[in-house]
Amino acid sequence: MTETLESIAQAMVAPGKGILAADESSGTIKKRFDAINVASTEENRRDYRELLFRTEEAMKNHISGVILYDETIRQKAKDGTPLVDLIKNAGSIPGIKVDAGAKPMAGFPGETVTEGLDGLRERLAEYYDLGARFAKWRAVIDIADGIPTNACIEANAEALARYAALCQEAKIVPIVEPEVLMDGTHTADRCFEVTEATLRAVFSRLALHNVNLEGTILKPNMIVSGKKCPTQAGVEEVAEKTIACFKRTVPAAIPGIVFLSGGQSDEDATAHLNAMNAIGGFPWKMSFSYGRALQAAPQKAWSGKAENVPAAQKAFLHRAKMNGLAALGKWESGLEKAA
Ligand code: 5MM
Repeated sequence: MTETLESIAQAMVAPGKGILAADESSGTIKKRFDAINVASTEENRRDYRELLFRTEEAMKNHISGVILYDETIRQKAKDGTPLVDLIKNAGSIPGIKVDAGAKPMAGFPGETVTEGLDGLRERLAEYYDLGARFAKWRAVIDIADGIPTNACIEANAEALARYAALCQEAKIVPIVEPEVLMDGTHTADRCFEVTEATLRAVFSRLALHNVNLEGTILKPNMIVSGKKCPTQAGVEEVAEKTIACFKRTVPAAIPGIVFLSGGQSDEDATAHLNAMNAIGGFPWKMSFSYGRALQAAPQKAWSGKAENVPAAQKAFLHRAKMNGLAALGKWESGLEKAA
């Protein structure tokens, strides 16, 4: 079959499958490894990611694609096999993070704009040759007193659209990730308001830049209460508000929405996704592109020790399976206890 942007995007949201976000940059993976007392060396990062990509049952049945970091897309497994080949051999699609991070936005204290457009055309061509068929760019929108400003939302939306257009020129599907952070004391309704404004701006800029929506995947936050908000929205409320917000803002031509977990507990991330799919009635696939909610358990089980690899793989398979079921609306909390 000829590979098109549309066919890749559809494969990324195949039923019961979702994306493993393993694109932690050097600073973030160090933080994760610090938490399990593992030194963040190139070898340890390789060994850890190799164990994930070699978890055959998880990769084959539940993981449609993996977002990699620049170092990982070039790395080889212990036996010399490129890590990209481990992913492809499992029937999953390699992807790549191409943004250069959220940087302080000049003139707007407390806000950031994501950088990385310079030289992006050339980097995309190289990543395509290395096997990447989709990419990811994350914009960060923070909620606090007086922020986000329109300037921050618009600057990030413009960068996302320019990135997406460059990806499609390179035959790479863009994952467009505008993340409204869940840090802070704000309510779920405030999260709704900011997410709605952000998504409106993003889709308006995507249209302005002639981005093909059928060949684009959206990776957003769910509508949740800020972590420090005294009243926390329950599972049904999160699901209903998220669906309502997206129905207002996300065109039906988008094949899939793959959520980030954003600091939710493993089980909350699964329960929320499941509740949305159980409600249904929307035009897009709804699945996952979790980093922490897929990896926290295997990282803890591994803790840098070779003898723990089977336990880590078991933990990864479990989370991948639970989220795969949630993508179908077939998860139940009882399945967690049985693990
Ligand atoms: C895996 O973490 C990704 C990379 O973050 P840094 O650039 O800060 O290293 C991150 O973009 C991730 O893909 C999304 O935030 C989703 O991950 P979570 O953990 O929120 O599900």
